[in-house]
Amino acid sequence: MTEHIIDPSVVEAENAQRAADLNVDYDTLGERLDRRGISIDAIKDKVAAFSVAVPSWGVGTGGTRFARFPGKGEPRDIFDKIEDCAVIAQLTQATKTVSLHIPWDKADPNRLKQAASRFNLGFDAMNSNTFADAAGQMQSYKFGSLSAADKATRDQAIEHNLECIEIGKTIGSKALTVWIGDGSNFPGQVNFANQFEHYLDSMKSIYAALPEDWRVYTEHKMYEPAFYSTVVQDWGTNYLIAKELGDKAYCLVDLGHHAPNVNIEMIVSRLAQFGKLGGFHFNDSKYGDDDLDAGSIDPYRLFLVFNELVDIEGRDADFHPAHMLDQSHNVTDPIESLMLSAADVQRAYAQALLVDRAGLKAAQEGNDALAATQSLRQAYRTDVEPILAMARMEQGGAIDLLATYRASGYRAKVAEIRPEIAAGSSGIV
Ligand code: LRH
Ligand code: MN
Ligand code: MN
Repeated sequence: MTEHIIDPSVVEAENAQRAADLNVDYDTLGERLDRRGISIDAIKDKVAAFSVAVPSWGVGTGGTRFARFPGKGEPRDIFDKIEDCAVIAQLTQATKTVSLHIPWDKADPNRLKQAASRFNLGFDAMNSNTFADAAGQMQSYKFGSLSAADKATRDQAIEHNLECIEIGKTIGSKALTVWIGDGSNFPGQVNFANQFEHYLDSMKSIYAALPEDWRVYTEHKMYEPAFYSTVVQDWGTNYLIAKELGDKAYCLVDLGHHAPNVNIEMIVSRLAQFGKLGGFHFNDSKYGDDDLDAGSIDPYRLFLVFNELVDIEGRDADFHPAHMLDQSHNVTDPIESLMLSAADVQRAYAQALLVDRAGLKAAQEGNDALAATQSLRQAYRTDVEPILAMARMEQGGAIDLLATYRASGYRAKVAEIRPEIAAGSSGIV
């Protein structure tokens, strides 16, 4: 039996206030979609089956490199984090898994598994961390980890990734995500080729330890914390890595890890066309790796990414990319941000499902640029909220996420038992 942290009677009472309006809105939208030859129930079923993983580190206040301003009732450890994730899952019905970051979430794997299974939560990809030094470690990652010039440092970083795989095996994860901060800060500081060769050799050792049914995702990022060069700086290098490693290696696209204005949807298409698109870290950004809430700055871009994903789904039934949020919340209650972000990712998916694919194809083949782009805009401009809300309600989630969460008083309740954390500087990049 799945345990619920928010009393289901609170969700029911909140939904009861909104169910009649929702039914009308759903039927009205259904009629409009019917005219376009689209079955609203078919879209709703796909939306209901969609899930995006919640990053364990997202439920705490992130902070910037200048400061961190924790909120009330911040999770004290991974077990509190799992409870916060369970709240998000209960209300959204769209986040069935949690993604752990080691060593931040290190704990007895059996306890982790037990804690998550109380709420019927699974574990998504394991994230290793060799971009910061853990307490007591022998070698420092100041000058790199998997690509470091020093062999003992590389070995330690490999060992850490192997440990992540071991923990993941116990808790039922099926993937390892590797993102490194390695690079350089000055021209001439490193030899690019030697550094990349070290990285590839290290990744090969990690790849060799992957269980048969696992995947490894490598995540590219243009810059930061290294500011002159980064080892895995873009999708091209990422593709080379996945190709070098083998069939279990895929590229992970974090939406914030590109230069402004880069055509990310096209990167998505390219990687998928050549069988190497593994998954996503969803977030939004205005300037750099801002880690703002998904869909909060450029929802059309998010839609265009999903437009590609739906196109690929149509070509390849075995295409199942991993979806995860990767955000940092500085001024909001992280649970609220994550709930709305999960819904926004779902929204982009629902809108992309509405694209008239046959019409789009005909317009493309007839070189009718305007008709082609109109078919995207028509889908994007459709308010799919009734579909999302209906999918949630039917599964026991909340029609109105924010109102229901606030009515539950969850944050105030946990604030009573979780001690207040003083504001301070942030250690997280
Ligand atoms: C790096 C990154 C990566 C890390 C996370 C904390 O910027 O996106 O995914 O694991 O942030
Ligand atoms: Mn990321
Ligand atoms: Mn990032």
